[in-house]
Amino acid sequence: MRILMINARNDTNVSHSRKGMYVPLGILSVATYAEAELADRVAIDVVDEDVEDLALDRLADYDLVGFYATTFNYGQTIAYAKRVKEHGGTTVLAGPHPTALPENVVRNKPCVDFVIAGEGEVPFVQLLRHLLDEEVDIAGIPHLTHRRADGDVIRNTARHDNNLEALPIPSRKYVPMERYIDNYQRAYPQHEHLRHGSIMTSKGCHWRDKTDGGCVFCARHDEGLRFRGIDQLWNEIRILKDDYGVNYIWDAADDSLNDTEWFKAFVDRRPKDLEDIGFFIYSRVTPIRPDIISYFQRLNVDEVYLGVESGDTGVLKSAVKGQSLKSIRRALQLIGDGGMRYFPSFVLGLPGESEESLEATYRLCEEIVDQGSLERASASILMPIPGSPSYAKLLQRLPAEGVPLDKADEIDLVALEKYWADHYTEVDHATLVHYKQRIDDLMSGTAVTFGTAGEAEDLAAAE
Ligand code: B12
Ligand code: SF4
Repeated sequence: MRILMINARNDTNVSHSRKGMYVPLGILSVATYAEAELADRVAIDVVDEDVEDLALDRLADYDLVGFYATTFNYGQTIAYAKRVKEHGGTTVLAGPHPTALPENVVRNKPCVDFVIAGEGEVPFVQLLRHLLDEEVDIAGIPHLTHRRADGDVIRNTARHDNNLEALPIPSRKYVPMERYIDNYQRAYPQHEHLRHGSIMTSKGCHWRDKTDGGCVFCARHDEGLRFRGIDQLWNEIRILKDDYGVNYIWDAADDSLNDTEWFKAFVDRRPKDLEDIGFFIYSRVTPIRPDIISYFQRLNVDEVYLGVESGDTGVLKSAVKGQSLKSIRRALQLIGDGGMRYFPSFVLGLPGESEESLEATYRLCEEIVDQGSLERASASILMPIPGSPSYAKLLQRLPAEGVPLDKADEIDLVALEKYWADHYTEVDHATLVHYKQRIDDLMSGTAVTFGTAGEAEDLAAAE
């Protein structure tokens, strides 16, 4: 079976930060697993439109086309899916957007045959086995939503929880690695000596599990904090170094530092030949403690991305952020004193946001600038993205006001962002835009690098 997997381009007005710098790890993981399980019964190609355009006539060449769909490339994904159907191919959607809205997508879009919610490796292989006429009952395929012959949309109840240690290392052979490295170096010229490679050391976030959804703006969907195997991770890093000359790792995992013992073991077990590799990591504020700082130093961490979000403890609380202004200040101080740089991100428009809380955030930004360890910074306005608690709040409210959000698959994020500001904050949307601009202006002259507005939006979204 000939299979194409696509990360379609972002087709919204939301600027797309760090475009073409991070390989589509989800697609690579699913493709690697499928080829390992099904061998020469499948032949898989990948197109990541962040680094290469898709030639439309290619869509006719495949039996099945699978898509990684976010809310931001969903329109483009559907446009491609329609073309695939015109050529008689099968379409499968996965990724954060269909994961949040599986039934709406299949019900509203006849061009979508299947949605796989959440982690796709095992369900995708089972679906392929079903399509390859092996005896796999479609009703038992985990996380699958599909349309039956009678038109009914069925969401399977079967579940599968990935054991990350059992999955193979995602192969980079499917994508043009040099383009990602090149894009990063061009975006951050002061880092032109860095050849970065992206990895995910773990999946999930303990805070999201503990609070039943986590921070109000977060649309990450992985459940349960689970780690990859330490030795396998170092092997993956060795492959990146040996095959692609990588000397810097970008780990976008949500919450790897939460398990301090795991993180320490990861550092302790670093092989000698990989001691020269640098790291850029994401962290929550709360795990940053003195003992962790010494491990950062041993791991050559030079930059820590921190979800700071606000300078007002009340607003942090209403955003279910699980951190206070005190813990934020402590984390920033520890990172700076440890000789590393930080990349704080802020979200404006958290529940209960007021002129006072916005001023508090602005003052915190001034403090950060004065500390002198700023590498980059970002500020964005809360966008209620499907899959986030903020979107869930709107789902409870808008249908009663006559807006059928509960049945929608195409989401007007601009309208939702404004609605959110009007109904969940004490300021209007224009005030949020004004403060975003003030923070952008303050940070832009002071950080070593300051991303574009797009970067700002991504990173608040990404934490
Ligand atoms: C790294 C990252 C990026 C990178 C690269 C993304 C990429 N191409 O993979 C960059 C920085 C470029 C980026 C950009 C953006 N991102 Co981003 N990003 C992430 C992050 C932190 C990790 C993604 C990842 O690599 N995970 C690891 C892999 C192994 O897992 P996975 O991607 O979930 O894939 C699994 C399943 O989804 C499924 N699967 C995936 N693809 C396929 C395909 C098929 C056919 C099948 C069967 C299964 C399958 O199986 C995979 C393996 O288990 C996520 C948060 C998160 N934890 O997921 C946010 C996240 C995906 N990003 C988000 C956002 C908002 C954005 C931006 C809009 C930000 C901006 N303004 O620029 C853009 C939009 C990009 C676009 N084209 O739409 C949101 C998306 C929410 C939504 N509902 O759409 C997330 C969820 C973060 C959040 N806000 O909560 N992002
Ligand atoms: S924003 Fe970060 S800390 Fe909050 S729930 Fe999402 S991954 Fe967890």
